[in-house]
Amino acid sequence: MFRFLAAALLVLLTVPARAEDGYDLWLRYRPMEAAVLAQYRPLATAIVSQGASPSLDAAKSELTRGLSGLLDRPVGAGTVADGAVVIGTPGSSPLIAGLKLPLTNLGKEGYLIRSSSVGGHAVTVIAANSDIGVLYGSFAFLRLIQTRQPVARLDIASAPRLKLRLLNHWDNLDGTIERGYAGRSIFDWNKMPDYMGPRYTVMARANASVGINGISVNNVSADVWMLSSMYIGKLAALADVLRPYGIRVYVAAKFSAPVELGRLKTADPADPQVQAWWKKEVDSIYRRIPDFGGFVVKANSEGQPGPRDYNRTQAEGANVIADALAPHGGIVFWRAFVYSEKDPTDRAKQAYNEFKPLDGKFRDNVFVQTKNGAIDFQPREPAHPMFGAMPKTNLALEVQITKEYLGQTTHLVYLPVLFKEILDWDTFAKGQGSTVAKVIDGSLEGHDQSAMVGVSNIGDDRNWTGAQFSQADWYGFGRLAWEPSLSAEQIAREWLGMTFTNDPAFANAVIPMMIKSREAVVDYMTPLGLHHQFATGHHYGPGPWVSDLARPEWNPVYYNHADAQGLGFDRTPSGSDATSQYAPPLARLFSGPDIPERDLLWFQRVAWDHRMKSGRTLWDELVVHYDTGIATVAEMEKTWAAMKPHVDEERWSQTATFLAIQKKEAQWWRDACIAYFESFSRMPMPAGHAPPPHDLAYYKAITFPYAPGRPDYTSAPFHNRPNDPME
Ligand code: GCW
Repeated sequence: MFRFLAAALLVLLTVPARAEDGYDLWLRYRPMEAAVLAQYRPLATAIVSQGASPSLDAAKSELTRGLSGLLDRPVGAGTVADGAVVIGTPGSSPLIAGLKLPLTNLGKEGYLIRSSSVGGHAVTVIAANSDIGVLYGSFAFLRLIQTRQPVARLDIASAPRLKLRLLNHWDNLDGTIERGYAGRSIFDWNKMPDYMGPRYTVMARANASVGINGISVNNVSADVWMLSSMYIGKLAALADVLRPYGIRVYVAAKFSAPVELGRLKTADPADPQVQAWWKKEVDSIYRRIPDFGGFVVKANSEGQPGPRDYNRTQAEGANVIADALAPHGGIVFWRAFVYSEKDPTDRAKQAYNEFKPLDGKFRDNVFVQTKNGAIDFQPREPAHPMFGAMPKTNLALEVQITKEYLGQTTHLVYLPVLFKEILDWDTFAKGQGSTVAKVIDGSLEGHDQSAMVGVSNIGDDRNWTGAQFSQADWYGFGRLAWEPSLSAEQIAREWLGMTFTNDPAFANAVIPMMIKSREAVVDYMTPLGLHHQFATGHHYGPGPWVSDLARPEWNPVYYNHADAQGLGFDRTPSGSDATSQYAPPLARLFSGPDIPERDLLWFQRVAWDHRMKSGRTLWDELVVHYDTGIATVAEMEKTWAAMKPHVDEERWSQTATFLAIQKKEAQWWRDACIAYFESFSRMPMPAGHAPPPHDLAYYKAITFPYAPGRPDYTSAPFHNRPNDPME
């Protein structure tokens, strides 16, 4: 009986305390396989740290949590002995100082991890110039163990290639999220500053583990309340929670704040009262948040106010805010996502036309924050022509981690492949090799500042991102912002190992599945350079026929130009001439016959019977791509089905079900688009490819009145607040 009870107890103790549901992200720290435990245990026996600070404490507690979990026995604070992990900076730790480590090139945030000897004991040293560097190094050390890398003879030095690595949350103050597909906002402003729930800290740990060092907390289509004294007070409490993890807070600022909040008659940046207002507002924020990061501003875009309302340039608008921030070291991220309903120019050209002449006119503490492509986070876009064309301006790359145009919650599309496509894109700005990565890391034009921004996919869903695999996009964004040269495969391997299992059979099957998911979505939604074929408002599902929206450039027909002759947007010199915004070698390529077919319909208008490289007509090729997309998703589904033995029930079955939804919706995309395009091409389906099962009217009639993430949030009027005394 006793033996039975003991055995039962043992079983209970070894079963994880809670089922896997994704809440722990890639920081699960589950016990390693028995076979390797014996190798690792002697290499991490205790944590030795001298000095104390909130960031060092965070590093210590992460190591304690991580090592104790992974090694399946308590690993706590100790003294130097064989296997100790010695952490710190030369400034606060005499032990580290005594080692005379080469830390100078690591900057403020870099770290060094080295197997070393202290007092005759074999130890691992995690050292940096700052406590936050120590925290980053601790996460990196844990990652090595989490991914079963050898840790006995380490000599690793790492420093971020980009200085600012930011998430932009598009969260509204009422808890909804524009383009959010993972529940409601994690920011519970109503209970702040008194109640600061545990998820802020978990989010901070996750961000720090991949090096994200700033977040802007509210929608860029901004609510002026965010700048009110009341909300800055709440933000200060959030900043206190995030600070130990090296994360600064930023705010999306509404350009009309001097009028709405400050009750001035104008927000004209040339007006001295407006300048004084921004200064007073900013000074007041810094009194409460001394390390406040700065502002993100969406101006004169999609109805947002901006300097153009006063006949001022984007630079004049950015600079008035930058001048207020400069004495405090704050930054303005001024978004380049502008297009105007009054401008008939090809939308793809408008941002470049507006910003290029302003190169050199922005203050040093301004970034022009530019989306990866010139339209809007499409499944595939050529890189934005502004990269490489603004040598005297700090350019930040903005990518979307939330999947507005990539199937939203349920489509598995591994975004680091897309991010890499852009980072590795050659702008030819200074000859071959002038990649976007070199533009944004400052090296191409010799800028000190550098930044990459991701539109967050985090919500209050239990698993944070709505789908298990969307966590990889958050993870991968951070890893690439730290080191853009990492490969999408390596990032997938790390993330899978930390999130699921390091079993090679699993990685060998799932990495290729993740990598090809990126092309799959392009194939079944917008192959061969098609873009913006999405249903109205929520962008969920296909709507290539939509032509009734107020502004031409909101309509999918504006982008596909389908008619009886052919398909595609002529952006060559005989059309909108957007190709001329690229460096000459690219301009020639994109307007000529050798254009890569993946970008064909983005830049050129092509007859339905045009011969493609495959020998097929455009029409046949289009159909083949749609069907290839579906076939790839079917393969992904099969791969995942075979992974059942490797994955816990909840995460496996959610992913399996989502893949089934993805397959169904890929088919829907294909059928709806083919039904529409066929009404122009009038060509037969190529042999072996079935026609859509329904007529076009059927697909047009499908509606989703309550699809999530729509941008129709309206902020509460500010005028019912009598006074907003700034501190
Ligand atoms: O991608 C588009 C979205 C809008 C968004 C806008 C932007 C916040 O459809 O919802 O608004 O871009 O980036 O400003």
